[in-house]
Amino acid sequence: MTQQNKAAAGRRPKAGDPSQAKQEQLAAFTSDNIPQLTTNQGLQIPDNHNSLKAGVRGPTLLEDFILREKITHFDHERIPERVVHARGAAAHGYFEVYKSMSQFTAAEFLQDPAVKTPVFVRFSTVAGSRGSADTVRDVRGFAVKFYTQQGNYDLVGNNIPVFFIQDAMKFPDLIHAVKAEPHNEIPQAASAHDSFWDFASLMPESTHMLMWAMSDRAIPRSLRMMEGFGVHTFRFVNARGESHFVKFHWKPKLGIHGLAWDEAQKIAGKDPDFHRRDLWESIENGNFPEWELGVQMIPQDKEHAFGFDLLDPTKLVPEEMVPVQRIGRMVLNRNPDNFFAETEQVAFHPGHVVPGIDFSNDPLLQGRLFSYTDTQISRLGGANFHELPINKAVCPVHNFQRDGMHRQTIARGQVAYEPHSLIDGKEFRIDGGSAGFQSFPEEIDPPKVRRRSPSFDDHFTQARLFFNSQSVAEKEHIVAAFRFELSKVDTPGVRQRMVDNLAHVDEKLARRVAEVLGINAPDAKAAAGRPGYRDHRMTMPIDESPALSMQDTGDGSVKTRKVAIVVADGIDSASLKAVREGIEQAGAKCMVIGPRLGTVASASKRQVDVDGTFANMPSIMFDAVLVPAGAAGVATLQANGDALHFVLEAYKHCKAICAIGEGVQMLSSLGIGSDPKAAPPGVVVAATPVTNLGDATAALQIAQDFVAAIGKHRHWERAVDGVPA
Ligand code: HDD
Repeated sequence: MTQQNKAAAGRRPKAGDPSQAKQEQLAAFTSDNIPQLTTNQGLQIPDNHNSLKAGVRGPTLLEDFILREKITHFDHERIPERVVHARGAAAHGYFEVYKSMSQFTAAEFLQDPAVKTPVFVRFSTVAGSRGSADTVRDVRGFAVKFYTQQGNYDLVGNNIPVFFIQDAMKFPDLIHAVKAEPHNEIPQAASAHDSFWDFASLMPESTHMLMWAMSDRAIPRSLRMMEGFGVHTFRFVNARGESHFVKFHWKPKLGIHGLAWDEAQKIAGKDPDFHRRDLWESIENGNFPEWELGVQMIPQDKEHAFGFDLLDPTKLVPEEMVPVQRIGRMVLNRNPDNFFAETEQVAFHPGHVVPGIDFSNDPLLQGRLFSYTDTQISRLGGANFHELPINKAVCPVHNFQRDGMHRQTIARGQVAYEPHSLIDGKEFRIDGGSAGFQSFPEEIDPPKVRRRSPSFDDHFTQARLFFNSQSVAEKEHIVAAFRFELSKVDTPGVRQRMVDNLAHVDEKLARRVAEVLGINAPDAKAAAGRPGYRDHRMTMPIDESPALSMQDTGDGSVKTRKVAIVVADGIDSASLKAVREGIEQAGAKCMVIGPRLGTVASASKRQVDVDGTFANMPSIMFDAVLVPAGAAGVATLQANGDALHFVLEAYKHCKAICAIGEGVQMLSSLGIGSDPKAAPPGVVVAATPVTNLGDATAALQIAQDFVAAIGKHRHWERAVDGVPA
């Protein structure tokens, strides 16, 4: 590991030790050295509360340069938000490769397992504005900046491996359609409106990505629990100049998990910062999010072996056809110090590559290579955004680009051109030959055309593959999502067009979606007659790809999962103790939720601290609920509508629920089956209070059963249609 890498990867070991930064700040303010308040010129400010006036009751004087400087700076605090991906959250960390990838790529950061390459990762939603909610149904951006010794490498991907459109020419149209409608700026951060579905239904190439966007992938439980994808086919090029096509994957250690749609919508109101808070808190608490970097590599001569085109970004390479090799891991272990300076000012670009990583001719990628620098120039105010600390390369940067807005570098000397011979009388040379970035010398000698390749013409086979690969519950969620979204579309013709298209994915899916939309049954033939429709069916050797399902991913760990313990005066605190310990030992976090903050008195007159109320920490903030024993406490809970709603809503959202002793009655009164032998999936019932079991092993068993139920994330197979929460 180079000194520079070490220094960068190990900068300020703050994360996991939240107190350290605070202590540093405190130390600065309690020492004799309290920083003085100054103007931007360093002039000490004597009074930060009063402007300069003509007499205490007189008008403020224009002369007050201190006031003017402060207000002027404030007036210019905002920069334009990103045109897409405006809302984001980010973190620092590092990447390390497991073993040298030199056989495939010359990229230096993929050679030595001893090297920790610093990274900065920004997650985002696409459609919403900067202040929009985190849990909206949307694609999530997953952009990683690797600070390598060969320059910055940006892997600017999403949490969905395919894209809506095949050519960058359509990107502005796609974004204009999905963002709030231009005449009234409604709706915020939602695709459920006419213009999006109008566009999507007229662009059948979007069908595959729509299937993903309607799945629970688009409402992640946590940014830490989603996959990332480079989407396009890229190239690895080794030192001998040999190329492999490559698809990039990020595989989350915690598995891939989604929210319930009803839950996601409610969280958007109750805690719009749900995802960024979750990321921030897990890093502050030392639970560092982790992903493995996976690659699918395809030799150059196998380019045409798949039945679909590797250059088509609406297609993925099924893992069953080309396995994902896990080649390294990324750990996020430090929160940003300053949201604006880092998360907001970070500038990603798919064209920031290093030797050994190159592009394919995917026409979507090719367009992106123009867009990103261009957008940073207007968003970050000029051509020097690469000098901002978060964007600065960690290796030396040297060229003759000069000046421009906000230039930081002070270039010295007479020479700002090349070739030159004025420095030491020597000619400046660019180290040519095989050094530096070499584009893969792909042979191209075609005519200029403005046309789509016929090899991009299959729009439904992989959409069908995705749908076929989902579990029963996942399919149901997709049906429900299409129903919800299209029911928000006012124009019946758009709804009809969309379900007609869906009939080419799956007849039954289309029919079930159409059923609730007040339109005719889906008409596959009508879809086939419309402009934009193509059905040049390619043969896929597989009908299902289990790797496309989120079911049973992750290691079943409950680390960082949140469990609510519902309490009221009179609950049996002793019955809780062993179960709570078991849950916490497994790594989940318990919070006591009651009717008020402060404490409640247990049946044995113990004071039990309450962390949150039914109102300020509703069940949607938790992964699981524990109802303790205690006749009086449970009676009070049963008389409290908020408490009843809390438990029922968690049940409706298919979360793990455990009830002990009298707590079981609460489940029964809510209509939740509470027979220990025939409890619904994910419901753990201990009819006898644990303290009365007289056996620590029994308490442990309950805790273990509950932990196992939480570890499954959600019990989607639970029948909850009739639950009124
Ligand atoms: Fe893009 C931002 C990902 C297609 C133009 N894009 C942006 C970000 C991500 C992606 C993650 C946010 C980066 C950050 O956190 O700052 N974009 C994608 C993926 C695409 C894609 C995975 C398809 C596979 N994008 C795409 C196209 C174009 C753009 C086809 C234009 C031709 N994207 C932009 C942009 C943004 C951007 C306008 C807005 C803010 C920014 O770049 O820095 O240039």
